[in-house]
Amino acid sequence: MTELQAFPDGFLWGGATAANQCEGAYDVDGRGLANVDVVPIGPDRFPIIAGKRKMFDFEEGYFYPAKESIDFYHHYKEDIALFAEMGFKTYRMSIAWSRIFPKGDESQPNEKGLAFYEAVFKECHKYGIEPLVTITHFDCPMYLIEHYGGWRNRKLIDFYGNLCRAIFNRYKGLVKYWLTFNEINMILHAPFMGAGICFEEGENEEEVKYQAVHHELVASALATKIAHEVDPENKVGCMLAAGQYYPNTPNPADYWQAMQDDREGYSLIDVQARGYYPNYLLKKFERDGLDITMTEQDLELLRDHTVDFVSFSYYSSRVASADPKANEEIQGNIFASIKNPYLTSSEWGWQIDPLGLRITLNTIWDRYQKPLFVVENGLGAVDEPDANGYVEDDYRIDYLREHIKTMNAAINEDGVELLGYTTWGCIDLVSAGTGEMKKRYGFIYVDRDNQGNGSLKRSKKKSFDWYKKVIASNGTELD
Ligand code: P53
Repeated sequence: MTELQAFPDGFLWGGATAANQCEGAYDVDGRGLANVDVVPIGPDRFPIIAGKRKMFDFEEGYFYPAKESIDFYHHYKEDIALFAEMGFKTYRMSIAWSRIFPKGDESQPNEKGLAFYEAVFKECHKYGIEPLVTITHFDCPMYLIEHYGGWRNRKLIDFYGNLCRAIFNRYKGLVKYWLTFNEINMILHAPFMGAGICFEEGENEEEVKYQAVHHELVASALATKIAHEVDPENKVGCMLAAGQYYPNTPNPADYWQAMQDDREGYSLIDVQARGYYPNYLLKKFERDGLDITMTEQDLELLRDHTVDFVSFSYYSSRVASADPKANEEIQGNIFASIKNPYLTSSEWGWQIDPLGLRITLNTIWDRYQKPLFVVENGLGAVDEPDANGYVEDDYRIDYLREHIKTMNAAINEDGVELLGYTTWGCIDLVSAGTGEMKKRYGFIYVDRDNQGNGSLKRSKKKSFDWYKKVIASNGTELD
């Protein structure tokens, strides 16, 4: 085996979670209800389609996993101590908007919500762990959805601005790495989860989605502006659900389709990273007759406040085809894709492609020439713990090892500038896509099942000591 070169000094190794997938305590200390609370486990998880029932509150007959989740809210000291034991340099987490502004449109923040995150950040710093904070990870206060229509409404920009002011001021000196919107392109695939959008019968859904996108992009630029004003040390990033599209065949029509599919995601971070809408998206608005309202001030804000770095999640690559027959074979729920015969799949049908991470890193680096950050990567799998909660998760170690190797090559052979790597769900948590607890990503096992039974006890998996060694060797010892 070739000797691996080390990762750059100060490389930010760590793990990632999101508020609603781990905190629980959904109604504690004044927290308001959010969209992410009322999505149940099972087939009705994304009640987004016009004419179909919408879920604005809890209903009989459903199980809502985010209500308790793994109760990070009451276990954070124990959990952060475990992250520290693995040697984490950074911990990516998100703020629940409705803890800070329970309804979303108040003028004063909820002190108890602010105090909770302050305690979490201080706990991180106790161990030299740098927090990396997602301002919104799919969450939107339910009140803003019911009374304003979620991100379809321009007013959300101001409410989000208030949230940013409150947290940037309060956490000055405690947090310097921020992400404005998790997987901003997810709004196009799961608009309720992504942006609190419910469609009305007969409306142009595409137009509503892109109007909401515009509001989020302006809000993201506003956040960047405020972050830099409050503390010039702040670094703000955008965040893409990435994963390169490959053409299904060498037919140029398939390559063109793959390029179009990639551009759908890039079009949004193009705006955040470059400061203006790419022509191909403006042409799409024209062609499809999408009337998106944008003011001169919006465009100025976008131009003047681009992000400092570009982050993304990477789980899998995807395959695109222009042939309607090939597209009949499409699989997967949110990001549907044709199956790639050269790759194996996870138990959830996500295809495993470590080289795809190197391809994705290079593509994004070539496109923006801004520092990158891999803020999610990992394998969702069913774990079988022994009586002590120990899991022999060699499959997870294999997945991560192969991805770390290609990341190393992207840095040391291709010259990509990469700030860090946070594996998804470093502690087992609720799945965003399905609401299951059974789909686990962690180095730390949590005793809780799909129905919410279990002691919530934390225990180390085999991958815990493995990742500890990876970090201690700065990525040179992967076996
Ligand atoms: P899960 C697909 C579906 C939903 C969210 O996903 C996704 C993706 C993948 O791009 O995005 C991220 O839990 C997301 C996390 C999520 C993770 O992927 O369905 O930012 O919140 O948990 C993994 O296995």
